[in-house]
Order: sequence, then C-alpha cells, then structure tokens
Amino acid sequence: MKKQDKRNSAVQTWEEVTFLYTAALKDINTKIEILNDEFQRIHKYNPIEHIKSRLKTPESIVKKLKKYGQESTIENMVEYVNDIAGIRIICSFTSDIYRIAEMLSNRPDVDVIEVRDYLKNPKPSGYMSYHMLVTVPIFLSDRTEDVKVEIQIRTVAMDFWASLEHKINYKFEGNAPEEVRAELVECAHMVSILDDRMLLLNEEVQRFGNANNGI
Ligand code: 0O2
Repeated sequence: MKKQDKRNSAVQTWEEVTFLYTAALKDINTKIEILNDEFQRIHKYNPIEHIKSRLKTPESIVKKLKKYGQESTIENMVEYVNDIAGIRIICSFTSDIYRIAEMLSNRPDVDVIEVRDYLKNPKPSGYMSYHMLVTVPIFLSDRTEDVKVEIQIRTVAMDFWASLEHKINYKFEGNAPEEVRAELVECAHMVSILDDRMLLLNEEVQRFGNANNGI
C-alpha cells in the first residue's frame, strides 16, 4: 500500500530537521499514549508494554543516503530517509500489533504512506515486526509540514530477538558466521511459536475469567 508523497518541504537546515522530527516524535508519542489509555478504559487492559523513540543519528542518515546512492543534502534526507524519526511500540501479543496498527490508521491526523508486515513475511534473517510509515502534520506559525515517522510494532519476544540480532550483526559488522545466522533463524521460529502459544494461553485465560464472571 503506497500513497504518493505529495509533500513539498521547505526544510532547509539540520537544525530545522531536528526540530521538526522531534516535534513529530512528541506528537505521535502523545497520540499513541491516548490510544493506549482509551483501550485501557474500554477493554480493561494496556496493549502497549512500552514505547521507545529515537532520532536517527547524522552518521546513520549519511550511511543510508550513501546506500541509496544519494548525496548528503538536507533535501535528500527529507525525501529519501524515511526513518529519521522512529518509534518502536512493544506489546504483549501479536493480536495487539494489528489492533494498534488499525487504531493508528483510523486516526484522521495520521496519514499512512506504507505498511511492511514482517510478521506475515519475515525477513530472511528471521526479523519480524510490523512497520508503518506515516506522516503527521506539524503546525508551524507560517505553514504546516507533514513529517514522516517510521513506526515499528512488535511483541516483547520479537524485540528481544531483534535486539540480540542487532548486537550480533554489529559485532560481526554484518557478516556473522553462517552457523550464527542459522541459529538466529531457528530462534526466530521459536519466537513465533512462543508468541502463538502465549496468545492462545491468554485467550483461554480470558474465556475462563469471563465464564467465572458469569456465574
Ligand atoms: P536502525 O539502527 O534501527 O535505525 P529500505 O532501504 O527502506 O528498503 P530498510 O531500511 O531495511 O530497507 O527498511 P526496513 O526493512 O523497513 O527496515 C528498517 C528498520 O527495521 C531498520 O532500521 C531496523 O531498525 C529494522 N530492521 C529491519 N531488518 C532488520 C533485521 O534483519 N534485524 C534487525 N535487528 N532489525 C531490522 P535501520 O536503518 O537498519 O537501522
């Protein structure tokens, strides 16, 4: 699902980039917290375990532009680097991932540009996560900027896997030995099985609770 990016950004300096993407992170963080509170009020539980947000470092942005064969200019950063502002939402169950994604997509002030479902289609590394590229409007005194934010939604178990895999890749500079990579793929399968079983267990416990409530 890809919508045309119609933004015609007037961002010209690194200081402006930092300001705008920080504002977008604050904005989307608040929106997510409100969704979580609303969910808690209606369904009596928090789908979100925790939220992490970060601005991509200048070094990382330059590296990505190089990968895309683009020069390191402010214009190219804004145009090509989709994860300058990144938010990671960690939840307990895979069903929560889709609930949160749907709630976010339904907001009139969040425009979904692209979705990558690495739960349905895990990466060859074994990586699983649900990615949404969205824009949120940032209202300035003289104009409105639609700022891109990459949202990654995953379970606690997927996050555990991704953070170890990231450390391993860093240690081996992206060239981990074959047996280590195979072990990571195997662990990713186990994460998937664990997530499925925990979801079923939770559903059973919920039914048990409801049956008892009815007595
Ligand atoms: P960091 O340090 O997290 O910011 P693209 O060039 O857009 O087609 P890209 O950038 O790989 O491809 O996009 P994708 O697949 O949506 O992944 C973006 C982010 O997802 C990555 O950001 C990682 O955070 C995470 N990710 C993707 N694949 C993997 C993986 O195999 N293992 C782990 N641990 N994380 C992954 P960055 O920019 O790589 O780095």
